[in-house]
Amino acid sequence: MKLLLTGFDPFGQETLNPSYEAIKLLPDRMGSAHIEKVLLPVSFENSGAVLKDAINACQPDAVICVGQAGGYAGLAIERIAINLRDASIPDNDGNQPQDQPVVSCGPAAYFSTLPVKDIVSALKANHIPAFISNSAGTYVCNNVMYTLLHEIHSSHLSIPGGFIHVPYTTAQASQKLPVPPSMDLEQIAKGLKTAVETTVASLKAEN
Ligand code: PCA
Repeated sequence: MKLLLTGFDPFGQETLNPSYEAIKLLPDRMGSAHIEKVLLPVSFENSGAVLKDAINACQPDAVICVGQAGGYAGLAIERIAINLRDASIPDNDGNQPQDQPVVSCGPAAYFSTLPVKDIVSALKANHIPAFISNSAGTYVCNNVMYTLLHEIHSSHLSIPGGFIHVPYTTAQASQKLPVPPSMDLEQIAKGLKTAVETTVASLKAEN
């Protein structure tokens, strides 16, 4: 079994992105599952193509994309991706699309096909703050989640896919005023490991 995990480059004022830093801490193998880790650019133009190339190269059994949501106090298991690009800050290419679709003529939204409720329950059981989020925003993370689910749908891949937003690390938060909510990087990584294990368990239960 193969799982594709993606994280992002730093963006905005940040010098690190907890999504990719946390993914790097995960083992390459968890039980019978091999974990493939890929870095995505914070780019409306290129993130989707890098993701699709990774899916083609890896042929995964599930895909979990991860990004930073500064100000969150726990892991946000995203439920919905919408067909909208509406950026409040420029991406790393300097692009700031407004009121544009991710895919012209695509459906308005896609639901995550990860076991979102099971993931939240497993995180809570491990004492890791987590919640279901009903909006992944309108920036590059939503763009990637929509692209992922549109690709799975249009290429008839029968694999689960979805998105998890993670908070600032304590190191990031320590540099800001007022001090925002944050989590230890190790705790974020532990949460992502739990999300992977829950997804693998649900795949095994299906087969
Ligand atoms: N977070 C941004 C894009 C990259 C990231 O890590 C977002 O929430 O859209």
